[in-house]
Amino acid sequence: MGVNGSKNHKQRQVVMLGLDGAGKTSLLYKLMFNEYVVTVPTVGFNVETLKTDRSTPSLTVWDVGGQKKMRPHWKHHYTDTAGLVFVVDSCDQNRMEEARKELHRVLRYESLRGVPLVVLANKQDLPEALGIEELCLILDLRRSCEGRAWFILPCSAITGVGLKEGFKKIVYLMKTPLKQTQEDFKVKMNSKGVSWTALKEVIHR
Ligand code: G3D
Ligand code: MG
Repeated sequence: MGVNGSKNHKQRQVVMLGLDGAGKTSLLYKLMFNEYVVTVPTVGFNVETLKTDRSTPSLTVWDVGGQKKMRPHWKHHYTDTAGLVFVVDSCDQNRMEEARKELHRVLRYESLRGVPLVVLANKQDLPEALGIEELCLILDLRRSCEGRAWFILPCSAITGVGLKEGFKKIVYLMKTPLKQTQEDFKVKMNSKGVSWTALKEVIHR
């Protein structure tokens, strides 16, 4: 039973976390309405239902407030969580260490063991945004995500780039056994030759 009090097998619960200001609410509403909305800091949470494609159950996406005082409440959203989306502000180098610590704290949580993770590297429309490789290292994703399917993607809540892909990726990781996802990446590499993109995908696993 999720925090919404219902157990609907046609819906899977995805929790979206990240520091305040990372862009969670903006990207959720850009994705839903294709509109860039003016946000206010989220107190509590927003919850929306997303449909990625016909064959996939819809996603109940919980956008949970990221302010320091809200973070102890994140755990109340973990029950029945099938996928995690962690949003980082790719430009906020001053708070990258704080983001890393919060992400690692989430990943250590017992009931989230093995739950797939997609990291959305947001605000890529800004010139100072850090790249995926750099964020991968700073957030120490390879080590902290051992035994878990994970992926990191660049995105922007302003342009909309990467948002659909990010949620499609979490659906794929949620419905595919870990071993299979690794095989899929290998096949992709073989069929296309060893492209840098495919190689990065494998590295990021
Ligand atoms: P949160 O829900 O994670 O706390 P919000 O974050 O969605 O409230 O966004 C925080 C601020 O970041 C907002 O600006 C918002 O407009 C901005 N923002 C969100 N996503 C992007 C993005 O992809 N690119 C850029 N350039 N800005 C983004 P304000 O000024 O209202 O604080
Ligand atoms: Mg918010």
